[in-house]
Amino acid sequence: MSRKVTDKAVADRTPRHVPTIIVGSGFAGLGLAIRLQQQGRDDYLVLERGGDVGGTWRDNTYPGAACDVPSHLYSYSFALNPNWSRSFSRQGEIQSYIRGVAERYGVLDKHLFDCDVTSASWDEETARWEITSSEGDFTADTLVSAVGGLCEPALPDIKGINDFEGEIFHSARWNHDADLSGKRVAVIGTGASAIQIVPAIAPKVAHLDVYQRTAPWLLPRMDRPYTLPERLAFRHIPGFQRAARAAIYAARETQVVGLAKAPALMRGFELLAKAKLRYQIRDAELREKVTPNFRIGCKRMLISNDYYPALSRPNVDVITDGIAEIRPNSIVTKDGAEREIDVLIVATGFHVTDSPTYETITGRDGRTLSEVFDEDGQQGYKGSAVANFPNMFFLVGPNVGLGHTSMVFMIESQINYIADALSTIRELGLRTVEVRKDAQNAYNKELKAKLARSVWNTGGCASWYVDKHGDITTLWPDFTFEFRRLTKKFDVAAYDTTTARSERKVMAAR
Ligand code: N01
Repeated sequence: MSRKVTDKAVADRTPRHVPTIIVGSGFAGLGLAIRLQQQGRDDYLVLERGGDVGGTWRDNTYPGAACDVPSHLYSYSFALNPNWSRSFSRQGEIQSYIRGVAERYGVLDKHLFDCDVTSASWDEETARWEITSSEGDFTADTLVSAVGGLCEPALPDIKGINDFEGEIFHSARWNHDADLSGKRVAVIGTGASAIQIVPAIAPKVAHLDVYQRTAPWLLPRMDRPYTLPERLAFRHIPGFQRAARAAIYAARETQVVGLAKAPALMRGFELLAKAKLRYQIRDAELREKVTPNFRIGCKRMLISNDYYPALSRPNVDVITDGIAEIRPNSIVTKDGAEREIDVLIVATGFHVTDSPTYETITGRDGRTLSEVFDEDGQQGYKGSAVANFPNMFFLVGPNVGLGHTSMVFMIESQINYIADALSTIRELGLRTVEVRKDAQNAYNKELKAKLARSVWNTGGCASWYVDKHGDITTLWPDFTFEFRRLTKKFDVAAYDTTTARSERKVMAAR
C-alpha cells in the first residue's frame, strides 16, 4: 500500500494541509474518492484507520458473513460486476470486489492506511479543520466523515464480563486463531450477525448456547449460485445486468410502502415468516421461544434458511431467561441456572447513535458533535451536513440508513450531493458553507412526520434505529429514489456562506 503522499509530513510532524480530507474508506469514503478522482481533482486524501479499504466488509470476517441484499444491487452503479458467483455474495467476495474497484480507479495512492483520526476541530480564524491522527496532524478546508454507522462494536454491559477467562470476542473482531472445534460456545445476540454465525459454527462445536433477548423475524433467503450461462449473459448481453439490477431495485423498493407508509401491510410478510417458522421448527416449545412479539420490519427483517435448522440441532440450546452475570467459566441466567462455556462470542451490534467518534469532532461554537446531538437532537440535513459544523460533510450521516435495500444506492446519492457541494464551493470561491439551522429544522420536521407513522415507530420493538431521546435518527423514511432526487444537486441556498471577500469586509467593519 503506498504511503508516498504523506511520508514527508509524517516524518517531520508538521501539519500537512490538504484541501479535502475524507475519513474512512468503506463503500462511502472510497466511492467519494473515486468520484473526485474522476473529476480530475488531485486535492484530497483519505485517512483510513484500517490496513485496507472495505470498512465493515473488511472488518466483519465472522464465519457465515454474507450480504442480505443481492450483489447486483449491492455494488457501485459505475462498477457493475458480472462475475458475482451467487445472488447474495459472501464477505470475501464483496471485500475483493471493493479492493478491485479501488485498484481499478487508481485511488489507493490517495489513501493513508493505518491512520487513526483522533480529533477534528474547526478553527474559525483560519476557516480550516485541524485534524490529529496516529500518523500526524493535518489541516483541511473541507472534512468529510465517512466512518459509517457499523464500525464501533458495542460490548454488552453485563456483570462479570471482564472476568471471563475463556476466549471472548465480538462478531466484528472475529478471532480466527480461536479453534471452536469440540468447544462449549455461547453466542450473545440474535441479530443479523448472530443468525449467520450460529449455523456456520453449530456443526463443529461440542455445544452451543444462543442467548436471545428478542426473537428476530426471519424470511427465506433466495440465495443460489449463478450458472455460467447467467454470468456470460451478465457480461455479454448489453443491458442484461442493468435490467437485473433494476428489477431487484424495484422489487425491494415496494417494501417501503409497508415499512414507512402503511405498516398494516407488513402482515403479509409476517404470515410468510410464520409459515417458515412452523415449517422449519417442529418442536413446539422451541417454536414458542423464537416467535417474535413485535410487528415485522420494526427491527431489521433477517433472511436465513439455515438458522432455524441450526437451533433445532441437539447440540444447540436457545436461552431466553436473561443473563444475570458472567463468571470466569460460565454464564448465569436470571433463573439461577449456570452454564459452563469455553468460548464467548458477543454478537451484540454496534454503537450507532452513540458513536465514540462524535466526541472527537468539535464544531464552530466549541461543542462536540456528541454535545450538539445531545442538546439539539441527532439531526442533520439530507444526511450530509449538520448545523454548527462548517465545511464538513457526512456520508451516512443522520437518517440515511435502510433496512430493506442497498446502502450503496443511498451512498451514491450522497456522493452526488457532496461532490457537487465541493464543486460549488470552488466555483463560487466560498470560504465557508454551513447548513442553516432553519433549513435543518424544517427538513427534520418533515422527516419526523414521516417516521411517526412508520413500522419502526409503531411496531412495538426496541431497536438500534432509535437514539436515546427516543427519536429514529438512523433511517430514511421514504422511497430511496426520493432521496436520490433530493440530493441530485447541492442546494447552496440552504447554507450560510462566506467568501474570502465577505470575510475581509466583516474584518474591516470590526
Ligand atoms: O447487531 P444487532 P448485528 N444482552 O444490533 C442483542 C448490519 N448487518 O451485528 O434485539 C443480551 O442487529 C440484541 O438483542 P435485542 C445490519 O444493518 C448486515 O447482528 O436488542 N443481548 C440483538 O439480538 C444489522 O442490523 C448484514 O433485544 C444483547 C443483538 O444482540 C447491523 O449490521 C449482516 C445485549 C444485536 O443485534 C447490526 O447487526 C450483519 C445484551 N446486553 C449485520 N445487547 C448484512 O447481511 C445486545 N444484545 C448486510
